[in-house]
Amino acid sequence: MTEFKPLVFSGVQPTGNLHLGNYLGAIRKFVALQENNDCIYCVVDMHALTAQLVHEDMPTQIRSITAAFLAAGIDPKKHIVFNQSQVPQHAELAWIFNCVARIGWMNRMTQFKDKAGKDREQASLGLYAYPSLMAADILVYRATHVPVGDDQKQHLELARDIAMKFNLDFHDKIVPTGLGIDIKVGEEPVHAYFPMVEPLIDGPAPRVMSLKDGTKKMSKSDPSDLSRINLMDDQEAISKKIRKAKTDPDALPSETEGLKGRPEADNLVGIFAALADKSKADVLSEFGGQQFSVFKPALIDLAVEVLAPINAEMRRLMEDPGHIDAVLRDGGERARNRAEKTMNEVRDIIGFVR
Ligand code: AQP
Repeated sequence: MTEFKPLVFSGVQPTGNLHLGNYLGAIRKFVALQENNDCIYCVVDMHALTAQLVHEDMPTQIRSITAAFLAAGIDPKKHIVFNQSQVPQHAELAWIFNCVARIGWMNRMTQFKDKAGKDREQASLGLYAYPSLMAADILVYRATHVPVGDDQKQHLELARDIAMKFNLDFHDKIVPTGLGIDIKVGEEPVHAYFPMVEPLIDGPAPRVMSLKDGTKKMSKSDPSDLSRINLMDDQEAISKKIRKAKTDPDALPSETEGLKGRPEADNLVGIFAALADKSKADVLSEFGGQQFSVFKPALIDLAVEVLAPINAEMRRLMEDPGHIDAVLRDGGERARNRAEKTMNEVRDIIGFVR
């Protein structure tokens, strides 16, 4: 039984200030994975249109996410960094996947329900089809591993369903091309053109929560800026937001069990652990029994220590948009070549004449 060549893919939307959730849930993992993997990291600008069509500052937003990738330590020469709209093959494969995915599957997507809210009739068709484009983003490179935050888990399951249905429906067309690989899905052998993507959602902070409400995800679109730490926040802002973060009156527990039912405490300990590259248990063995008045200043110091160099480098990079655009153009060209190879194979499998 052969395996698909490991390839890491992930993307971030240029829809506002990047925050600590995006950093710990995604970008920090991107940096670690590039050591031992071939990686493609994408600014998913076409996804940005799904919730809001017109963005006055789209070019700045795209450059700012790219600057965050580079400032965090992603090497655009060894790997590929680009913006999605430079590779039209994503949209082409998404159309095919729109025809593979079933309405019933899409209706189960909780992110659509959350983002569309009560006025679902007014949500864009793009928002509904978002997970199909996300599947195409990944599978147009036949990528195998996707580092994401916990909120994206359901979309990756959908990507697996789409890949599986494509593999099964086109089985008899894939076999003669010799492009398929025999893989096992559970105990089932499947002749696959598209791999079953593996989400990489580990670590102590797979879902960073709002600093104002430990039951809500930290999010770019939260109207309260105090709910999140932005990557561009300076030392003073970071300090103020952590000092004002919601907590409960109790001291920190000594065991992780004691975090149950204490969402805000759990969130701050998880953030500390992720920033320090430790487990929550390690953090509690150091701070168990301490009040937040002791823990919060330590968290502020750590957050500033980790984020200040990224913040400074992002600012430096943003002063040279020409350099950022050159990185994106170079990455776009390399990504396009890979994506076009896949699309030619997909066109042949489907039977499109070319
Ligand atoms: N709170 C979070 N904790 C951990 N990971 C997170 N991610 C987002 N929020 C958290 C991860 O960041 C990556 C990029 O996300 P995105 O920009 O593509 O979209 P998003 O998930 O919609 O981000 P936001 O900030 O929550 O935006 P809005 O407010 O528009 O919904 C993904 O890997 C995501 O999992």
